Amino acid sequence: MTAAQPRMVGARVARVEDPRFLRGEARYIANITLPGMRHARFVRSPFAHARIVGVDTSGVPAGVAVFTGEDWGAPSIECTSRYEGFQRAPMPVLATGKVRYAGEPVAVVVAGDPYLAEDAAEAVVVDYDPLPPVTTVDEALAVDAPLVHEDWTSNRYVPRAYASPDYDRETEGTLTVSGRFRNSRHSGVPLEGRAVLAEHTGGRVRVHTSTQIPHLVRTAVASAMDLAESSVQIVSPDVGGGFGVKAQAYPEEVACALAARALATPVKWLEDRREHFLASHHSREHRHDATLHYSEGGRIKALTAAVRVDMGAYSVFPWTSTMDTGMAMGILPGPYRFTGYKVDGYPTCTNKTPYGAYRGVARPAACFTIERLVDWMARERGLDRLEARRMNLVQAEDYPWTNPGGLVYDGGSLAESVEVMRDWIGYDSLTEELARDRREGRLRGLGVAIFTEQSAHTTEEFKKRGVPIVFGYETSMARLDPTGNLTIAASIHNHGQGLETTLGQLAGEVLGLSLDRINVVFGDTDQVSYGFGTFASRSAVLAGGAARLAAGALREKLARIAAHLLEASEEDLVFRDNRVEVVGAPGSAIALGELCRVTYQRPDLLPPGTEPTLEETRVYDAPPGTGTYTNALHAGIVEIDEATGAVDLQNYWVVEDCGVMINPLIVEGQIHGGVAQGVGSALFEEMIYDTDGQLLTTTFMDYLLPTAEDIPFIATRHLETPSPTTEGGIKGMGEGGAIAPAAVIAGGVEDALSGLGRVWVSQVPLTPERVLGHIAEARSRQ
Ligand code: MCN
Ligand code: SMO
Repeated sequence: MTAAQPRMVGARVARVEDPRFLRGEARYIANITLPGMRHARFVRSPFAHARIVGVDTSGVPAGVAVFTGEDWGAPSIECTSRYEGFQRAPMPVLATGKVRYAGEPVAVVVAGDPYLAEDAAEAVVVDYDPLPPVTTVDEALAVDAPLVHEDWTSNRYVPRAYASPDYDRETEGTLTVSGRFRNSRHSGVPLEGRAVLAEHTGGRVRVHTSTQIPHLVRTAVASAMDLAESSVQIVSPDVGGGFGVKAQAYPEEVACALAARALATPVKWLEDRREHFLASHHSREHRHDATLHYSEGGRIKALTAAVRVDMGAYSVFPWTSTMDTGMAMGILPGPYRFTGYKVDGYPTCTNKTPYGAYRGVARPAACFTIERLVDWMARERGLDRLEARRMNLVQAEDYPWTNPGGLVYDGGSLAESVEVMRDWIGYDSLTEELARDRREGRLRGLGVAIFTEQSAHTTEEFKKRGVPIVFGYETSMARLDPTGNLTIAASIHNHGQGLETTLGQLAGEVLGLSLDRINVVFGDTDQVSYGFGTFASRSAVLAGGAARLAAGALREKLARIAAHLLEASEEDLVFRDNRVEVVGAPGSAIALGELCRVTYQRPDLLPPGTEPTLEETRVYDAPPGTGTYTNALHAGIVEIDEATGAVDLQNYWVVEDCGVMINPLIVEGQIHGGVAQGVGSALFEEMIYDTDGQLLTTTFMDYLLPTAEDIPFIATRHLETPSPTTEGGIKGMGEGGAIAPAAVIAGGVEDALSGLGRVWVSQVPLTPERVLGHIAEARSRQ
């Protein structure tokens, strides 16, 4: 790009997609009605573990269709792993023979309206022979545990272990702090639950589904139905939040497609909230037993950890059941500069809902563990908590830094962010003020947490993870029409991230085209050959990289044509304000629209040998490495009500560096949303199972989400260290907000209670009951 090219990257542009949402013009699956459409309802297992003795459908009224897995030859969605010793756990579309979690679909009824379908589902009588369930990692990993999959050797999906070569040397003679750290089971709970509308038309299956990963769902549906991928189209229209819950292929997607084909009518299914809690994939339930080894001066030397994750009953597509364990094992060392590391991983199979992605994937739990340990080390050594971090961080001159978990940090501003935070919040006077408050009997405290956010994970990284499909690249198509308007079609999906705006900014800058002339389309597998979707904070880097390259290819072609028409040299052209101008010749310019019209409609005027079309597709694969790493430091103030144990979060600050920002307004919105979800993890959200494997939290009365009242003003500061590896220096950041809050708030609670006595906070959410427990613990140590 020439120096004169105006910048659109970095502009705080309001989101172009918002007007349609604000005016109620969005198009969700619930809004789509097809002629002859019928409605599905799933019959779900009431038991966590049981043999299916028989299914009696004789009570189903006439005119209502009913299917069991056996009717379809027991199709499944399978996600195996290349890891040695991985035990297979294909996820049945409808369970046959046995059920393995409460809420598992066993049959589907299809009726003329959703209410009839609901009644008819109740008329299906399934005879179960209950089996003993395993509902915790301890139960599941016990030697004599009942097996969730009877042909397995244990309930551990696959053994994982790693030790750095210098582990023994680095741990020698060190001081230690240890703990057992727990994050509760919860999930993204988007506003819109899952939704599917399948039809069979013109010999093809078309499945509308509320998903983040259209092409991957196509692969799963085609495989389960034994179809060519060209016989399946996935359409994911407006999606009311995904947060990772919609980044797996689900049995209901395949079941609706099979029913639509069998009945030759469109079949719609809208998940209700109770089903969502029961059967949409859960996440977050980690238990880490960890020890930090350090020197007398407070230098971190090594980390020892055992990571146990309750992955539920089946291996999810496309991640496998090893994802969270593997992510935690890689990122547990956090942003710190040490080399000794030994870790064991236990991805564990239980009679619970399968476990998939949720914003942050393993990193909130990993951040919680390492940051709690660093706080405890600081307390033991009498060090200030920020200083204990600063002196142990990976420094600017260390990059690229390979952490002892094998992740390669490409660059960042960790130490700088500590200085910025210190000045910004007036750290020294603030900590004095809080200490004064505590002396006066108020339970106020500050928490801090710092982390690196792996984003835009590469081909190399996913290859290492043993997943069957290696997700490193993304595809974007750029097409100019004869009026000079640009369409970007991408294989990612936008469901709240602002990607219609930011991909437009990236491509528009290359072509000097304003956003009102750019349309970003996504969520239709017929538009783009292949790609993976939106997850792992990858869309800006990968789809953005591809969009920019595709726009660049169009620009090159347009420059050739414009140079020919304007009788100018290509190097003298600048693309700006929807025109192509000749530098230094004010009168000499052509509107982009005119240039496009000529290209398509006046091939006789084009330079010889030019194809009269303006469409380019590019694939962008991030360069080798393990991804690009955003860093952030969060801080917050809490005040505890001693009588009730309620935690009031009063301030929250974020210093964040995601490389070059495409749109700071959107980046801040992403941080705000992520922090709000992290506050949910820290204070409220918890799926509770009883010992029979029954989920007790199936409504918003039992499963608490934070409301606007619970979220303080979130202040943000940006540092901008370009990634040395990615196109445009961009790093991903869509998950980061959610990573630190549990660690921050736990640290804040510990600090607030320090006036009463010493406590060790190692479990979230910090419900009033748990906080009261900590208060009692503090008093007992007074
Ligand atoms: N961005 C930017 N500059 C950067 C990096 C990002 O302007 N240096 C912008 C991007 O252009 C994009 C947004 O910030 O508009 C997030 O970009 P990115 O970090 O690439 O993340 P993805 O677009 O891949 O989004 C995925 C991420 C994940 S994994 C979850 S989970 C999550 C999240 O996004 N789910 C969300 N944010 C969400 N926000 C909403 N509203 N809804 C969800 O379901
Ligand atoms: S949990 Mo986000 O979809 O990677």
